[in-house]
Amino acid sequence: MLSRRGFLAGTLAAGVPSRPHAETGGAAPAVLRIERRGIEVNGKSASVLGIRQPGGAFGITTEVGKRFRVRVENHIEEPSLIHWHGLTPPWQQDGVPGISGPAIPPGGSADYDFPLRVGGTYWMHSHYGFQEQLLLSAPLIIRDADESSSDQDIIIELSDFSFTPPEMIYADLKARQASNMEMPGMTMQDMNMQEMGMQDMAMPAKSSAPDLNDVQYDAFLANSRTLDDPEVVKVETGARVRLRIINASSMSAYHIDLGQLEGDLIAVDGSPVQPVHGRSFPITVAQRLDIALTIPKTAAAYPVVAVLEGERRQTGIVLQAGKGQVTRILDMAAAASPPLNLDLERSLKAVAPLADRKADRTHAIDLTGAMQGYQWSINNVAWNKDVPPLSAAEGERIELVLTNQTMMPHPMHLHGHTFQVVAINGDRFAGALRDTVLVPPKTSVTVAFDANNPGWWAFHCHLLYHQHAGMFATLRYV
Ligand SMILES: [Cu+2]
Repeated sequence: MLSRRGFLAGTLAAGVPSRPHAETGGAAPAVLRIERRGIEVNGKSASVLGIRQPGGAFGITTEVGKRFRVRVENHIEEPSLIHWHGLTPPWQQDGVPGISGPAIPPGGSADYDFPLRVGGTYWMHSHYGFQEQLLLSAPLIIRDADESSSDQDIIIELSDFSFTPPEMIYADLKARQASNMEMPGMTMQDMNMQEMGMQDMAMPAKSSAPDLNDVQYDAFLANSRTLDDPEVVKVETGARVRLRIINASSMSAYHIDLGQLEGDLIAVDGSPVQPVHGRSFPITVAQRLDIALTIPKTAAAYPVVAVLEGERRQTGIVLQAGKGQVTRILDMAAAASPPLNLDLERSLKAVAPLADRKADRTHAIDLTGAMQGYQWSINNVAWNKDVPPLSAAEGERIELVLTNQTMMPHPMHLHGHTFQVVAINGDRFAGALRDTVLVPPKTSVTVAFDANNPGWWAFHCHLLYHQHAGMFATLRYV
């Protein structure tokens, strides 16, 4: 049974390839074109994908209270479909091929139309194949009236880039793991224990280091540029600015380093949090950070960089205040940044938390991996269309207890809902509202949400190659 809300919206729009049909009235839709584009990476040209308006703007900036009335046109040579990451549309407009609806064929288009009730920093990306690795992503900013305290919005979209085609990256990952029979940082003994379901036994000290960055990228980009030739954003001295940082990387997490600046983290994943002051903030794949800061009175160039977790490699942009002189920034930080942890997560408090309520339904979800052959799964099941969805009923408060049984971190994303982080390793607290949460190795994170958007929804690891390998499930209630 489809809900009336979902069904009506679905028949109107719904990621269905559009044919000539009567307009439904109101403003003409904004057009977004999926297209090929060229960029320069470390002095070499690269052909990537992008999603732009006919005027050239990447993605969309709009306002709370408006409708998301968009036509996506596919101008590339293969099918595609765009997911509105963090938004809560009717499920048929969520942009996951095979679940929300069919992909848009080459030359085709699809229409979307739903209300935007909440502001924030969101993003859009292809959910088709490996297109996200080819930079088929863009900002999706919904401005809110109460954001007028800043003079200037500055978007920083982070990406990881490889000259190697993603299909080959994936094949290499599969082959490498199969031939080594071992993940770096994991002993054969651990693997046997995993296979035997004995993960909770004492681990040899050797295996305590997390396994990070299993794809070796050629470059890390901020707004499609490297630090060789970074974007330079002019700002006024003394201005209040709002950084909207989007981690659109396929596999890479970072620590944002504000350098000489300090700022207040005011929102995560689009949802306001009680401000946290600092100069370094972690961001895993698919998350967003909104940071408010005041540019000093001194004319100078202020780099804002993202340092890859566990390494020195970095990317970023430069804020040029007044006539400040811009100098070359190295693409290596002075020191390696540590692996991401949940210290910040533990301290975050949503400005508008969920109502306090006991869960009506709790799903225990193990994030699992058989290390041989780069197999990733949920509850030891690699996704296929016959896997039953997680159950839910409209109106319930649901909790997901996400337990990472592996040695890699997994950024877990639920479509169509905003959840609250309510426990880490069983310690309850009322944390941030999010749509993507980091679950570090051998750690459990509990999230709660209200089942208020019926449909069939994806739930998956946002590391592209983990998702592709099967760390993917669905939630369904209609
Ligand atoms: Cu993962």
